[in-house]
Amino acid sequence: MTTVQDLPQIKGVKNIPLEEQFTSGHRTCQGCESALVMRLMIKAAGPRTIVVGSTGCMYVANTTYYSTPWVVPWMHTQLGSSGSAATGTAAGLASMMRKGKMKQEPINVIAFCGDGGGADMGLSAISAALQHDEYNLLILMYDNESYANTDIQVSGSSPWGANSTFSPPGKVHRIMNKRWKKNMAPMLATGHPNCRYVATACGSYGLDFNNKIRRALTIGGPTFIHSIDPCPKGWDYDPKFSHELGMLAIETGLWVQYEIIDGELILNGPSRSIGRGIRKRKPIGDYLTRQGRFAHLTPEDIQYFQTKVDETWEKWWMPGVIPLTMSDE
Ligand SMILES: Cc1ncc(C[n+]2csc(CCOP(=O)(O)OP(=O)(O)O)c2C)c(N)n1
Ligand code: SF4
Ligand SMILES: [Mg+2]
Repeated sequence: MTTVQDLPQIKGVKNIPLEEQFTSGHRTCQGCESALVMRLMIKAAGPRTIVVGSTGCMYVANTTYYSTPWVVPWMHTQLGSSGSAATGTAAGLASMMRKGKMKQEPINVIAFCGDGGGADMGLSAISAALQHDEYNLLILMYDNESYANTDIQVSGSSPWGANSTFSPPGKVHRIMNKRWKKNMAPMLATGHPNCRYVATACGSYGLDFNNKIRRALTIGGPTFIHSIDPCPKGWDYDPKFSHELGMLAIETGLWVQYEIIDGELILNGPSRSIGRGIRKRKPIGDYLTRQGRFAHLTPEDIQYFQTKVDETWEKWWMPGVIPLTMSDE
């Protein structure tokens, strides 16, 4: 395994690097939290980084012909192949350095994918990447809870009941998406013993986000981060509320912030206080009623949603994280 860069944890917002590696020149929607996630990610990683991105909003809107906000080397990869592109890039760099065709130096390799590209289409390639502990790489799944770039189709990461172009509410069937969101981070953490670092994150907590990126890039081996990204277009709200909605996802207990380091789970931010019983979860209605994609939900639907969130905290083996219960038999 090649060495990693010296990227210390950032202590306080005053110490965040001023240099931007994701600047002007993108065409994402106003208030797009995924664009903020890209900015936070590459700010923490720094200039000696190669970014590989699978098809989706963060590819298309960030590389409109002849313009791009990326300051670092950047490459597009096929929608389901963030995992294989990350492994291939890391392997290519290692090979070039071994053959003396490149200077020996640690270069960060980060592949990002959306929820459609990662949680659905590219799951097997991500799984393969996380098995290769000879390579240092990070896969960042930015989750706007739909196939957003092709006009908001439902994905395996879309929440129950959400209105999308594939799940529009009708007179006969009000709830068209009856699936509960895939639980990606724990699935990958428990299933990949060679992976030393898995985390969840949210752009509303910028410093925490920066530091998770740095921990993922410095621990060694393949790593994975799943971020929840409010999307004004797909979630249907005024763009100025992106930050607030990210916080509400966590304060209601729907999204849980944590790191899993060498198999040890550490809750952080508001999720830690919720987990310790110091802080009460806000009602899920505070989050749902702020978004047009849930405008058709009745009070009974919202109560059902609340019951499901309560279950994750009250009945799961690891509250909010692992949905297993132990049989009495
Ligand atoms: C194999 C393949 N199928 C379909 C498409 C069309 N397509 C391009 S972007 C996209 C949506 C991807 O969704 P997601 O990964 O969640 O990223 P987002 O657009 O939400 O940022 C789709 C379906 C494609 N590019 N390649
Ligand atoms: S559709 Fe959503 S994720 Fe895509 S650019 Fe717009 S706000 Fe960002
Ligand atoms: Mg998406």
